[in-house]
Amino acid sequence: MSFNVASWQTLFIHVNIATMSQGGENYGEIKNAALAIAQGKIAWLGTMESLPAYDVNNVDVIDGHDQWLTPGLIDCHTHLVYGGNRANEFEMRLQGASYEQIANAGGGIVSTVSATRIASEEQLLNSALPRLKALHNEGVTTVEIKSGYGLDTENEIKMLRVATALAKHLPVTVKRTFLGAHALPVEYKNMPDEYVELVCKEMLPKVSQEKLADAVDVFCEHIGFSKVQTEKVFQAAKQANLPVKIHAEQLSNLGGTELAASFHALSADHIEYLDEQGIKAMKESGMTAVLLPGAFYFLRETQQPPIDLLRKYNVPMAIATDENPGSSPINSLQLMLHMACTLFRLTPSEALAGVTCNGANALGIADSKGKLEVGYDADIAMWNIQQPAELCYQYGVNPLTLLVKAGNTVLSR
Ligand code: DI6
Ligand code: FE
Repeated sequence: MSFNVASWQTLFIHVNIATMSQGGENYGEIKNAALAIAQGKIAWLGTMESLPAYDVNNVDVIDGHDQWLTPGLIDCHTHLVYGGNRANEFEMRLQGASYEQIANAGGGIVSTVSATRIASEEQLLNSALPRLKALHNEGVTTVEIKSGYGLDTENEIKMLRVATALAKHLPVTVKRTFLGAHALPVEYKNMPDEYVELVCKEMLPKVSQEKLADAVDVFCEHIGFSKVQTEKVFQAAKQANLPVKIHAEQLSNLGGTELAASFHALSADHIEYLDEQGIKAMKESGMTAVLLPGAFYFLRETQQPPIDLLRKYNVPMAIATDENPGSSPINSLQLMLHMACTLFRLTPSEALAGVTCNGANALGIADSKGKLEVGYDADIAMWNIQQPAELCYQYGVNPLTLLVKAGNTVLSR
């Protein structure tokens, strides 16, 4: 596509731009800049000095008064469609109940599955919308949403339909991930292999046939699914031509990441317990590491993800909320930017890359989203800040002033 000046529809002038090109090194800064949009794409960007002459009568000009532009934010790992919540469980735990006691009293992930199964599509949509809206209000223009609280064919499909429908209610791109292998449903107690069979032979083919998922994920953990079971799901995904991702090395090291690398997975997520061998495998297969500081914080984990080794091997690091009722009931990607720095010691530039270009990598959409470059989708956030580090430094005063999605202003505050 070529974008001559005559095609420009919107032009930002007097802005600073964090383009996030080159993996976000120094934010890909362009100071005292301008950016033009045509047909929903970025048509031009550069310094004010190099701005070509344009027809003021045909272009909608926005004077940014030295505010900053970044790519619209990407939350590349959420479970934000679910029934009920687990506040009662939170309260029980703070009164001293153990995880096992809660599970025996019908709590934990199983209780979210029950609440999700009895909810209608409309109810699930209505409970998910405010969560998505909260992210959107913070500058999120792309979100990934996983299934995994239905755990039978009908309810997994219901969740994915709701995830699909959410994109019709808010100007947000939704990438859907099938996570049928999230937990073992009660009716398959002591029969994990039979359940995996159901996932591979019935659920996944149906989800793929109805085009309800963009990727397939597995929770590979001793309280989730084994490496052998995970491999079966990945093989079924491969047959359905769907890319895979993995929840791995969150509570222990089962080698799930290496397995995922052998399937050219998009990402390995959590990875607190990942070792050097697993990181090498990620590098070789071009995977992204998705770090989830909200779950680390909420579960009061102490094992740090191997940030220095990820840096050493140049594995891209993404940051996401993991929004879910059990381990991260936290609806704020801005808070994750802050926590990526305070809890995981990422630099602000790395953290911002985590919710832009590297978030796009984790979703396989890095050629159209996550950077401000000519030809990229015009998903753009404008911030009332003096320097990009403020996005990570201060939390609680939302500096977002304008949000553009596919070239259209969708939020202005
Ligand atoms: N890892 C987690 O931390 C969550 N899921 C997963 O695969 C927990 C989900 C829940 O407790 O509802
Ligand atoms: Fe998760």
